[in-house]
Amino acid sequence: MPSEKSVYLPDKALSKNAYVSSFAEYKEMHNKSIDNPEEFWGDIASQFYWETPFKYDKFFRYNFDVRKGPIYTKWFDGATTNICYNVLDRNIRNGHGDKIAFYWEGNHPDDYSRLTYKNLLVEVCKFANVLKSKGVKKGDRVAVYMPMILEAVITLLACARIGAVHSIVFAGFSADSFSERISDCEAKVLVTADGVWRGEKFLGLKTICDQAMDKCARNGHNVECCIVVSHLCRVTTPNRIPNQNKKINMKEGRDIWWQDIVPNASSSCYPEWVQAEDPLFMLYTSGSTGKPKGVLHTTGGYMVYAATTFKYVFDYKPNDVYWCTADIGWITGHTYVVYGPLANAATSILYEGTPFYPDNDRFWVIVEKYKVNQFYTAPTAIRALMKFDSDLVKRHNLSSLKVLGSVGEPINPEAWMWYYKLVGSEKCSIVDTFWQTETGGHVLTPLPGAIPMKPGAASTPFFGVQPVLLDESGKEIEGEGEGYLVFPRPWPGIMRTLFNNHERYETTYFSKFPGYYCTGDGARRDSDGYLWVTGRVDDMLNVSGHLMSTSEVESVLTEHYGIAEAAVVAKPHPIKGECLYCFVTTTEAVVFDGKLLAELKQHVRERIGPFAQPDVIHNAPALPKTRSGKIMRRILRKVAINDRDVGDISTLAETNVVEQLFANRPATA
Ligand code: 6R9
Repeated sequence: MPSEKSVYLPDKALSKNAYVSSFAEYKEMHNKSIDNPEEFWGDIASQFYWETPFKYDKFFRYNFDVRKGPIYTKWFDGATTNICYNVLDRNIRNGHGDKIAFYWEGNHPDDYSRLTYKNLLVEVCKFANVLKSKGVKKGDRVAVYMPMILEAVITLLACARIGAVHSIVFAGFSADSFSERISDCEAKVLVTADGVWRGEKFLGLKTICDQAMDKCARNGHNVECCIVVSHLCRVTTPNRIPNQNKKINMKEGRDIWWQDIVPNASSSCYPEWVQAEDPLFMLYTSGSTGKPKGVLHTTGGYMVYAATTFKYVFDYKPNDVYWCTADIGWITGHTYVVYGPLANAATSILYEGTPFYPDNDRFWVIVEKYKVNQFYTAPTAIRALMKFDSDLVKRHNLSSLKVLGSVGEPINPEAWMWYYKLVGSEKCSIVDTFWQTETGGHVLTPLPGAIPMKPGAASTPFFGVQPVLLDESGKEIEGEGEGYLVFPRPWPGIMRTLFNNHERYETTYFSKFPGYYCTGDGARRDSDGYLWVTGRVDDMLNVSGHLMSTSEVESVLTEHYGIAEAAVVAKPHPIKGECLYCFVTTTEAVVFDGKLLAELKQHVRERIGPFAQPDVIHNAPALPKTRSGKIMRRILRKVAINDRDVGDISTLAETNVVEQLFANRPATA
């Protein structure tokens, strides 16, 4: 049991009713999951429907050691199933057909609707038949660029029903980023909506899709069909002025309205039985170099892992109402808005808007309105909401809450305490869930009711997960210490490969420390054995939970004719967690002025997306380089925070560069 002072014990009533009630019980289950994975996961997997049952002699095989041959992970190999059947038909057969699967809450509080499990199945079958009629077959990729609307969930499940692979791109990425991803996954069909309001901001999704498809066509890839949900006509706009003046271009022969084709489709669609190791979806995540990586997840293991983590980490009980605020375009939306909750026949909220519209208490309005029991959001949202008067929280009845989740980046203890005290009234368990697009589901997290909490610690491994800390030489750190967070064996939900690039998969995740999956994050183990994730150890930035690489932003900046060289570092930011601090060296012919600054910001927004806009652009006539020409980012990180304690700079080719950089810090930095 933890010995530190700042430990918060789970609420007694919560513990009593929880699936796992004590640390000892957790420990026992965790041991079993590691020592006897066949029995542990076999019992859970048997609750699902398998058209061809799994066999215990081929239950689980893997190789994580590049020296022994290709890397692979296989769970339930040889079994066949269908995840859509499992999350819909199976639940309906078990008597949950009239249960609400989703309450949809629109951007505007006047807009809301709901969908039962039965109705969701009807809609999914209709859309699955439409996809089939457009030539989509098992294994084909379907690109998705959608807001948080019910059709997004319907699209994913329809793909899964016919064995097609969905590839969602967050509808905040620019047309350029989107087209790169559509081409990379060779998508046949694209599903989108005409547009969406987020707060008072309008996003013209179809227009962005048009630009992206044009760009794909210029590069030789033609999207055959684009299906567009007519969404704007059914929502209330912020100013109540009808949306009709928003003109949508529909290209003859390629583009069709969802509403023109789906209602007439047949509502029965037999599921395609797929292999447990057949792909379910791919999702792009930033790589520290070059192109984004198409992380590929398969069917059987992902299904079992999404369902199990959801059940235990949120302690979800029948009739609870659960809400995850993540966008469907991120892995959190895939696993904990769609597959995990549905696999448990849960009732969830799907929210279209922002935390700040129409007022800064919208989250709490929604929690009160639907009597939410489990609430799952990101530290960046918590920090943004903490700024406002605490009365915005206090004036709402939030007593339904039992579990509060956090995901996306380390949560700072101040934000944790605010969440715990003000939102959770010191009764809720906080689950700080550490995981990645690659891990498919939670890997480190406390369990509510079972694990005493420490503010800021992701704490303990989930079932089947065996975390190891390594030092730089690859030696395992026993007991207290800090090092690289790695895993020597797979759990069911881990990714299987990078789409069309198994070699990159092996070098990115398995080459630094042979025998281990390398997360790219650092972690510390304290004297109680609790794990604290300390952040990325590679050249990645985490801006409001959006992961991006410094080199990705650098190469976009240097595309501008006025920029000779760029170096980007992360700077701590009170709300976003981290923000982009960019050092640029201009070409001789160009002056560094307000116009250039605006152009650079706009260029990054266009090439990557608005969330990647730099906070600071620093005019750097020269960058600190070693004699071999390597930029010393360590020094740039110090300049970014105006810390003159830069350490040893003797390896620099020109030491006066550092002084010049401090003297040149922009007033806005
Ligand atoms: C789920 C998700 C993954 C990266 C990961 C790490 C950071 C996520 C965290 C956390 C500390 C947590 N991260 N959750 N760091 N504590 N609870 O966010 O996936 O978008 O792939 O990002 O996010 O750095 O490596 P993804």
